[in-house]
Amino acid sequence: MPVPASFNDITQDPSLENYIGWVWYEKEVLLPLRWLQDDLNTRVVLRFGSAHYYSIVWVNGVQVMEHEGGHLPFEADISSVIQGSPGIPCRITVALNNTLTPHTLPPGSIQYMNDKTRYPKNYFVQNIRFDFFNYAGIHRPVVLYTTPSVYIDDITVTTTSSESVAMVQYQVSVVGSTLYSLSLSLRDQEGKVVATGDGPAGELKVLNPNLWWPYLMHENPGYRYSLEVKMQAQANGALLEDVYTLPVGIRTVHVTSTQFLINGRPFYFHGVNKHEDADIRGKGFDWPLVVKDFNLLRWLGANSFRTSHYPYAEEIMDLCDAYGIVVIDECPGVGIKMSESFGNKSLQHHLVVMEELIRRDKNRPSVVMWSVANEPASELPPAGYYFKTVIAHTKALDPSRPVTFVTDANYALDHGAPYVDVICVNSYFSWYHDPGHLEVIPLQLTTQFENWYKTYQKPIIQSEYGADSVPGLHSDPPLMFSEEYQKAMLREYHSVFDKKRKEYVIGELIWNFADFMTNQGTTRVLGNKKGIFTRQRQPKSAAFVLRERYWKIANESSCLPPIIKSHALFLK
Ligand code: BDP
Repeated sequence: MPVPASFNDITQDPSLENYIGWVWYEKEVLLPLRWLQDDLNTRVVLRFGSAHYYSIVWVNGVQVMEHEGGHLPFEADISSVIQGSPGIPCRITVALNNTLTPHTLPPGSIQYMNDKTRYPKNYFVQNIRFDFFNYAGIHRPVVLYTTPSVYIDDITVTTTSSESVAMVQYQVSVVGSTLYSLSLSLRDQEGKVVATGDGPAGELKVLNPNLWWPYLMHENPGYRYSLEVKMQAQANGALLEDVYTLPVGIRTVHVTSTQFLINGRPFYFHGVNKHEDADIRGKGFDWPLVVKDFNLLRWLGANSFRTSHYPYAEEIMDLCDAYGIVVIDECPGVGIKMSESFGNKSLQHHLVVMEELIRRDKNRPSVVMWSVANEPASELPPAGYYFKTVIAHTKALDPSRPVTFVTDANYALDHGAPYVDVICVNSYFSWYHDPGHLEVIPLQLTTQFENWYKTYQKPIIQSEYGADSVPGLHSDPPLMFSEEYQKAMLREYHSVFDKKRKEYVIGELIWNFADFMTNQGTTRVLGNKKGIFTRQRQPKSAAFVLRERYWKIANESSCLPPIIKSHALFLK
């Protein structure tokens, strides 16, 4: 089985496609001899970018870690297991279980079909309440790396700025000794040192900073400085040095009752929702696919996306930082529908997942907001305490970013909405509601916005809207599932967005960037077809409508850099 990849679509074996339960991976690797000698000063770490969902890992038959949940990295120090055995290959064994229960994230349930007249013995199905295929496997790269035994374990950076001066606050945690020294230097993109510091916490002052700007908001978006953190320590008679270089984007984020401000300027999210999903590889990380997607985002004039409905690969997030693509970073809290999933056990796990996500992504300038869930049953009374707690925990871990969750509940019944900073609402007027009736969109969408705003006086993002279209299916007048219907639906929504974005609507994210695989069902034709691109990343007609709109919105901004203007000309 290749790594990284989902195992489901790789073989011709239909039982693996929908397999639920334990799978085993094993690989022998030859390590550098140096790592295997008894060396108290070298720490060897085994790291998984992610694996779905519950993993137990052994090295040379010794259990070194277990981890619950996909989409996020986990690692273990394996030095003591491998050292002292030069010449022997290192055997890495992984047992992976993709079963979802009411207490996992996302939740699910196993249903045994006990009617012996209808199902074979021990027949069961995995029920899920989310709309994407439950791909499993080792989805992201697995690496072995070393550090000295005293090492930089974590760095936290936050930034504040005015036009002429910025402050970069840092905190560094070192593990392995209390006797160490730390020196820091911040370099600009020309390599010039612009500030220096020392010690585990402090502040660096940057005069005339180059701010991190989103794509299409500045001619040089995604500007990042390099923060080099150097640790030195004496241990076991040797001088140990660990150096880590962290890209740092200087930017601020603020939310008012009607606006989302990046570096003090109003930011309008014109973007997409995505999935990690493609033919054959499923949710497996794939560089060509990722780079193609970024080229499509830039072509489209999208300045943002939501990581619906789980954290994406770190490599994707790196590109967001570099290209200035703004991210609403969502945890795997999708399909939280059963009342059992609002209990203490689920809540505790949700808090841990938020810790892991924030630890991974806290220093990313592209991440401007955390989303703790998608379309939970937030009308259930226990959702109030549940989301109050998850959001408070998220804010305590990261006071620098707003927090939201994405709702499709009725504004008057939603128990979680009082705790969010931005209202993110999904709606499918003329699709799931009043199917085929495009003419209801203006009234229903206007009412939706007005109800939410009247209740909360918080800015609103239309975090999903969309219609399926089967590429190549045409119909005039537009009928559902045709490319024309998808386009017509967009236009109806856009006319309302254009009125309301003058007031308090701060963004629109189409559902979805590309077609994606789902469970089989009577409403799914080889998956969900709400993509504006096909699963193979070819544009449907709707992509051109959105492209024209996004570039137009970008060009309306008063402080347009010439480079964007010239791109707009090219569009004509
Ligand atoms: C929304 C969900 C999304 C689905 C979409 C749809 O948030 O995951 O894929 O509906 O049905 O409710 O297309």
